[in-house]
Amino acid sequence: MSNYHIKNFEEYYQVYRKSVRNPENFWEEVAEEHFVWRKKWDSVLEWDFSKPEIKWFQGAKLNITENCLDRHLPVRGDKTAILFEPNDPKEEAQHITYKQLHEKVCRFANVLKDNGIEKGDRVVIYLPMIPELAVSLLACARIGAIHSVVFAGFSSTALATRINDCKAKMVVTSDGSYRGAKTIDLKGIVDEALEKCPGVETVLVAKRTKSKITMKEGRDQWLQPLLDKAYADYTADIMDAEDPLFILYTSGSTGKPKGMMHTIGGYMVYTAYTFKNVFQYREEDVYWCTADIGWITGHSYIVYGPLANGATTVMFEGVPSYPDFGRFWDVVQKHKINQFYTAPTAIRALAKENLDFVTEYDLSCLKVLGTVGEPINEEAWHWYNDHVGEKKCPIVDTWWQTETGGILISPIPFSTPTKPTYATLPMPGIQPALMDENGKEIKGNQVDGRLCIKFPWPSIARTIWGDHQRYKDTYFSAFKGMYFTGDGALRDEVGYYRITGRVDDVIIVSGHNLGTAPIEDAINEHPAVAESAIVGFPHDVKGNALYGYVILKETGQSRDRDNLKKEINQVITEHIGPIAKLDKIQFVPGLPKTRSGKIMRRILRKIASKDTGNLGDTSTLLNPEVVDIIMRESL
Ligand code: 6R9
Repeated sequence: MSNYHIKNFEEYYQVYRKSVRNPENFWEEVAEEHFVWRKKWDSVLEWDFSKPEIKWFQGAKLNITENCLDRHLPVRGDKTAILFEPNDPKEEAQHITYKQLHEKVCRFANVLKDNGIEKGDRVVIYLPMIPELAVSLLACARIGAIHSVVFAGFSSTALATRINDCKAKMVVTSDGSYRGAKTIDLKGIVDEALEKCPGVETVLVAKRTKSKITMKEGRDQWLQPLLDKAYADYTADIMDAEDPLFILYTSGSTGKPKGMMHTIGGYMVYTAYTFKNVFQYREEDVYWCTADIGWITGHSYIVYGPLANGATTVMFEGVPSYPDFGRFWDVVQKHKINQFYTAPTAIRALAKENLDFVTEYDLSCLKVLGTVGEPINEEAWHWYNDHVGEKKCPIVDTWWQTETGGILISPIPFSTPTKPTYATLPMPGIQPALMDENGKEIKGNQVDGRLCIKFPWPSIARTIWGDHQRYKDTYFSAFKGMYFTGDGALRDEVGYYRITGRVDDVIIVSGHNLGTAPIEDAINEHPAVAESAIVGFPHDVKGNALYGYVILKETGQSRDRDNLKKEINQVITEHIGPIAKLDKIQFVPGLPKTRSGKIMRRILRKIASKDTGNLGDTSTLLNPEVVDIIMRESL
């Protein structure tokens, strides 16, 4: 029996039991048998959740790109590593082999070095889903630079905040990007951001849309001529297992975004292991994850996990609705996709359209379907199962987080019997616990509580960049000796987990985590706004949409309300990006607050969801009268 590849349910249980009895032995075996190390570790794991400090494979030396590229060259050098499907279906797809990808990464690594990037320097990557994006990540990893990808839908303000937080010396971007029928001026956004980022010395610009842009003398350089001139080989720098690999920002419930820092060795082992098992990837398969590499899903399951397994991984530049709602299925048929991994929000959007968009295509190549990002509702699950998988493909509902690096709870296809809306069982090495509000573990089945993990796994984030105290406060303080996920979950009669959603102030809109605080901060910058509170409410496509309660200043009272709503959304777009726009805005005379001044969001959530039958305990409210007014005028 191989620990690395689980093939049936009995094997899952055996492997799982072994993995939790002795996690160090388990991960040591996986690490030893399936990866290339320049030097083995001195200790498998050292950890202390009270500090918190977590170190996997300490003392080991490696380069993750040797595992993702070099070691494949003798065995699958001519196999497609990245299959690039452009936004426009009339533009030809590109098959980039492992050999070609290796060369591209080496050239890019030389360009980084030639432009003064050294081990440990931060490089911010603000690119659309074009091959240069994957190449730039790997090039950073090859020289030991720390990449920080910022999703190319974020605004210039959001980009500037992230660049300054990690003190990046370089930004990699493109002239523009395509999104369906639209062309977006990415370079213009970067230029605006960089007015606030004095630390950035160099901007490398990939050519994609051939739009007219301005290049700043001494700072901006076209990427392609530099790559053409660069040497085609670069010997990977040898890194420590616990050296940082990347920083990826995720929304917190308060304040600025959290730069989650992941390190090389453990992240590699865990993402590769889970990719293999959760998707049951076989050598000839073509795998497609529709996420953007700007999110953790793209890092772990478009780039690192698949490439470490020598897989063919698809990079899709477009959107599910362009040129029509059949695009996903057109791509599945065209490239004979075997594993397809997407988000519930995309499934819901497509399920609303005519079924002909699906039935028109031959989807018999599909073997495994996956979802990630938010709870999948029963209806969407069945639509996916019936019409896409034609009831033959197991659906892996994978639960995990930016912080966890890889999938923690998921069925293993063809092994774990699936159950709609359930992420089912923990991956080997993962020890979930449900906790009550008093910090006690709730044992047994048919219970619900706050989801924690008791023991470290190799790809857990090691810190929040520049703010270890916040890392400790956010994840290790709510429940002693445990990692707290921020999610609620229930465990059914057989021990399957169902994630019920966030228990903090993070709202998941179309699979994107949005913290309420940064949105409120943005709105409050509008001169007519005194105060605001944002909550989520159920939305049949986005999962959740945003509802804003806004108190106007005296001076704003006489303003036209529709114009104000537009301006408020404009401010949000400028500060965060269009994904954080509010669906509904209600102007209110006050917000329900506790005596300690905390907004009682629970009540606002109920009103926004039109669930006002029982508002729960309102006895601690300072101003109960305002609740009636808000209810009466709710949208
Ligand atoms: C990978 C990713 C993390 C949050 C997480 C949870 C929600 C993710 C889910 C899910 C229910 C699933 N989430 N997968 N909820 N079922 N299968 O999405 O990372 O962007 O950091 O979001 O997403 O609430 O805590 P990230």
